[in-house]
Amino acid sequence: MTGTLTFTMIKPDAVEANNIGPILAMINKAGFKIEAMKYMRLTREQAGQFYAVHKERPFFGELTEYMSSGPIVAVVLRKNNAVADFRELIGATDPSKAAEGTIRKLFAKSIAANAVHGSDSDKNALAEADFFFSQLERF
Ligand code: IDP
Ligand code: MG
Repeated sequence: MTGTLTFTMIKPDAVEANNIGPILAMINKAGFKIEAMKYMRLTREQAGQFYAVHKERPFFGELTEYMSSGPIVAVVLRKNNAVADFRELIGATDPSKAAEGTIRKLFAKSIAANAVHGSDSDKNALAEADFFFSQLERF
């Protein structure tokens, strides 16, 4: 097993728009291996725990309401340089600023409903993977 990990969620807007398949296809084509995956819905409280780092931000309420509004797909990914390469594949947080061909440019609806999550560091990738998955669920 080579490379490093990152964690992603396909967010409720992208699930609702039937874009799970196209997004996973782009992720696989970019060279990421799926190490764990589940389809589930977060409670408001769980969304708040996951995004606890943003607790004081003005959009925290909107974010946790949105992230618990429908099912998501949680995925652990492996690749060389996974965190940085995945951030490049998804594009900027605000889809209007995301580069052409990125997942957020193609699929995001707004800065809040922006199709996918991507970890911002190796440390957070491991913590986020552990938040969603037990060792028995990882391959
Ligand atoms: P990231 O997902 O690109 O790492 P963060 O700054 O970590 O962006 O923000 C986490 C999530 O919070 C974003 O993906 C988006 O869903 C939401 N968010 C960020 N900024 C705003 C905002 O200004 N308004 C509403 N939601 C936002
Ligand atoms: Mg972030």
